[in-house]
Amino acid sequence: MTEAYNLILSYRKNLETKLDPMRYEHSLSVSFTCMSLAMRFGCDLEQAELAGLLHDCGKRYSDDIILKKCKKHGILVTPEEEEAPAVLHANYGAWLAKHKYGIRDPEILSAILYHTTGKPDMTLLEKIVYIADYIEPRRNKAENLPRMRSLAYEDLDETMYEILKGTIEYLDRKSGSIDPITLKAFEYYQELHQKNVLKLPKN
Ligand code: DGI
Ligand code: FE
Ligand code: FE
Repeated sequence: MTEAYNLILSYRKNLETKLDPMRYEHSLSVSFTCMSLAMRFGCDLEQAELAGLLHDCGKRYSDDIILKKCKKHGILVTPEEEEAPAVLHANYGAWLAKHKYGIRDPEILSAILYHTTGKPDMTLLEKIVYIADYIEPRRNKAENLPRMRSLAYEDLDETMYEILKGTIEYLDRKSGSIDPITLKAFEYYQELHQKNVLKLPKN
């Protein structure tokens, strides 16, 4: 067995004790979906597996406790994030990944940090984790899932655009406040989408 695989097994054992069973199952499912997308798009498989497995490691507490933990550990929390605390498990998760799980790879840490909001101009690994989180096979809520699952294997940027659009519409409907970085991410991928539409042949 390789060292990397042993590490994965030890993280799995730990997460199983820290997360509720459905969240643990989701983490495994995101990890495998990340590897599948990594095979499709030529991303490093070990990075994809680790980032996917740990992406929700911060979701071991409720939002209000996560906010307190962020303050205690000096993790930067913007006023907008306090308004939209559902996004904070990503900040706390990136901190835990670095300080408790010993992850030093900045690309993995960044993929965990931006897995909920996205951001403009994401790396391949960041997009893979963001999208895998949405399309993983155990998810069943969003009605556009079948289309997103197929689109993801064709065009990651277009999938980012569609998922961000859906998330913003959903948050608008339930009057949840939208983090500014989610909006910036959407504007960025909307612009790419519009450029692509212009390039399509007219018939
Ligand atoms: O942790 P997961 O459930 O696997 O998924 P996630 O990390 O994408 O978190 C999903 C939640 O985060 C979902 O309820 C929508 C919410 N979310 C994403 N972007 C924003 C947001 N919530 C607010 N209030 N503002 C955002 O910008
Ligand atoms: Fe999450
Ligand atoms: Fe998740």
